[in-house]
Amino acid sequence: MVLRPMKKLYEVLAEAFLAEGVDTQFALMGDGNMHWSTTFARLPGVQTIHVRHEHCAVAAATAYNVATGKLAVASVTCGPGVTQLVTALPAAVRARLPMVVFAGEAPINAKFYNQYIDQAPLVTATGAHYVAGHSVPRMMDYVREAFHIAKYERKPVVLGIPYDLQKLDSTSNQPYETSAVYYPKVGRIHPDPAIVADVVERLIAAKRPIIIGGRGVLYAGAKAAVVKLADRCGALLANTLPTRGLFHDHEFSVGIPGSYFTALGREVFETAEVVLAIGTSLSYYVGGGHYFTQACRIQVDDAPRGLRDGQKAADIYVKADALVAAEAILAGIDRKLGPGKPTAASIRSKELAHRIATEPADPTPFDIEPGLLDPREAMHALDSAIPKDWDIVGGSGHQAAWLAQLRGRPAERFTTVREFGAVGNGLSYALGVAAARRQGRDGKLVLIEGDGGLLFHIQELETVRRHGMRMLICVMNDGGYGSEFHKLRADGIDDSLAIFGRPAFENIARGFGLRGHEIREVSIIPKLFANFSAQGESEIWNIQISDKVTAPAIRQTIKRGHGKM
Ligand SMILES: Cc1ncc(C[n+]2csc(CCOP(=O)(O)OP(=O)(O)O)c2C)c(N)n1
Repeated sequence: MVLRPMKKLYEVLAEAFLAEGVDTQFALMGDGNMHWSTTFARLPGVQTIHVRHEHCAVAAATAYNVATGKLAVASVTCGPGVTQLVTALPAAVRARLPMVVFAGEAPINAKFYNQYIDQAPLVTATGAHYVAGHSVPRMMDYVREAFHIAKYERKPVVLGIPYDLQKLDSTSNQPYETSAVYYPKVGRIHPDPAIVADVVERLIAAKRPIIIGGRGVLYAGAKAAVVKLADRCGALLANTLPTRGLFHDHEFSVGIPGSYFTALGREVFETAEVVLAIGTSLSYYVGGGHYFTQACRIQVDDAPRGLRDGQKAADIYVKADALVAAEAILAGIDRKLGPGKPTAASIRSKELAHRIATEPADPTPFDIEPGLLDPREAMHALDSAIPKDWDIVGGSGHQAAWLAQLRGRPAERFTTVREFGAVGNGLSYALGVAAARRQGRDGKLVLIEGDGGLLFHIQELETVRRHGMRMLICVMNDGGYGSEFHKLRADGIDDSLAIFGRPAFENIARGFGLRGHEIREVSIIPKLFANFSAQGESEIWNIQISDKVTAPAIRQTIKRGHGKM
């Protein structure tokens, strides 16, 4: 009789991840994870993206989740592999994105190991959860627990397993029972009818109502219901930054409230009487707490918090699923008024629809130096050239204000995770979205990022090249850290230390084996875009923009004094 050799623990651990439905890992190998990661990579249907910095593995995994709705996995080695994660994890925590990070731990039976560090407190300090897998018989329980917490509590979980244990023989002869078996099926949360009745009264009486949609609308599949409700009560529509484009196809959609207000958006929000926010936690930057304080603010959320980012989020709270709540409020209006009978709303007009369709987001004039572009003009040219069904990935910094104003692009094709305010993630997010679209050589993917932000993790251009991903990287190059030099200037402080010059990104691209162009004229964008589309390589456009154009949010900050945005 031939005895089959026992499986190693890292093998059954890899199989458990597959059983959990994971199809993609973003990895950087080391002693602590390489056995697991290489084994997982060979399992059927698994896609592995080897990145060049652990931070980028986690950042890419967050974007993969946003782009697919599927739990993403990152894998890093112990010690220095884990310490690299402390900037990437908080973003996923605050955006409430589920993720499991398979991390090694230093060998538990070694007397000395130079990469040892107490990983749990590092990870929990970021707000992520840590599961330490230290018992061999309980190993599968740890995996299940990690996935359960990640999915149920919507947060990243780091699973740390000492790598000497990973290499032991597995003693389990039971099939792995997935976390899905334990996921409580609680159904959708229904609102309190008395509170719904109050909301109905206010919407019926409101002349100038606005409805803001957030990610909860996308998660609940409530877009159509929210639009129906807005149409019924004559409200304008708006959306948060993570759902940029949610109502792009509606003639009364006024874009993003708060920091990224258009001039017209600010005007209508300043005179709104009722603002109904559905499926958004109403963060400081969307903030009714300091932007539309004259309005009665109503929040529909499955977990309203009241005190949010140091301010009162709303005046009335409806604790409910976005779809159920939108339908209940709509039904309430119909019951109260009778079907078809209009509410008091008068904010919608032909003239307003025309203004929404035609007015620039920010009409403020600036003197532009010859040879440089107004970033608003450059963004408009990109928006015109890039087909509307392409994925857009947003970086951060001052330049992100312009990409917030793209038009006619659905939320499902826009990815950014900005909740921790860290710059330098755009390229990693683009890796995540490229993987989400299975790296198709026909990739229809554009990253728009600042020069400083791209340079944070420029090494990932090698990942792009090695994996044969195709993306167009548009660098809004203002020659420095725009967020900083605009604020320093406003305070009358020498800005020269925030100005680094204008790196030749087109040459940097070529150094990595990619294509590159410098752009100083918007008129060449359509032709360049056609050339890019006709071939399979990634390309960087070094778009030389003026450093004189200050974004509206920064102008507001300057007006109010720093510290608040
Ligand atoms: C990790 C991290 N380091 C530093 C900062 C501070 N910071 C905010 S914006 C910014 C400038 C980014 O430059 P760039 O990507 O060129 O965009 P710009 O502001 O010039 O448009 C910096 C350094 C930050 N937010 N996150």
